[in-house]
Amino acid sequence: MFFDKILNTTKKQIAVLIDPDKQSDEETIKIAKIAEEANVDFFLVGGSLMSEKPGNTIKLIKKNTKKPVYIFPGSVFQLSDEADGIFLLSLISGRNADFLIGNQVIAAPFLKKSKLEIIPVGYIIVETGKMTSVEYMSNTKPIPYDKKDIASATAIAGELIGQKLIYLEAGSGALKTVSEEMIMSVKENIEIPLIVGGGIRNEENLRKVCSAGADIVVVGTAFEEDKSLIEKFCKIVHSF
Ligand code: 1GP
Repeated sequence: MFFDKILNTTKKQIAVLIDPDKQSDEETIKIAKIAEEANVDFFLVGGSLMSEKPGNTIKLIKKNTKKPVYIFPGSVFQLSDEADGIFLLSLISGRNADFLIGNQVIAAPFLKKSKLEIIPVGYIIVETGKMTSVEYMSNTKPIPYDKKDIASATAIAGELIGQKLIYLEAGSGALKTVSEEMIMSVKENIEIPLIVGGGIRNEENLRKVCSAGADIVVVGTAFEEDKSLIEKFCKIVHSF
């Protein structure tokens, strides 16, 4: 179970994000096999658009690895009980009620009946130089790149409200990652685990994000573009 693992280790973790819309079945299988071999910690499945339900992608990953698979939903249409669990995101950097609570209410009866492990996540979008899909699709304003105090206050509020994880998100394919200063400040101010994702493209980015205090890093785009990075990135994260 997710929380058993994350709460009982001081080791950092790395997750591979697979967007079913961006990967063919063959690519998904390849990434799953390489990530299994590299000892990735878990998979996230989700994206901003949806040309098919995520069930097929989840099944393909689970066929090729023993690692847990969690849904990282772009919308309520991405629910599936094929996964081990779901990141139940509340977009706390935004002021769009649909993404704070509306979609969670729509999903709640399904989630209650399902056997999915529910992982409540305070989701914080940070501006990093270009408009990302998550910003556009959620119709919310991200926190400005240099406003670490606002990011920290948002994370503290998320923890006090009862979120179990905080996710600092630059957005998939972001030009740069969330700043080290912001990661350090958020990490200092919360007790719950911190996830950082978006724009982690190379070893230098990855080391900086880990050193600054991320407990879990999420990588999608870089692995879509270069699968040889999977093994390198897993080694780096597990060496911290
Ligand atoms: C996006 O944080 C994830 O939600 C991963 O981003 O695709 O830029 O790695 P990348």
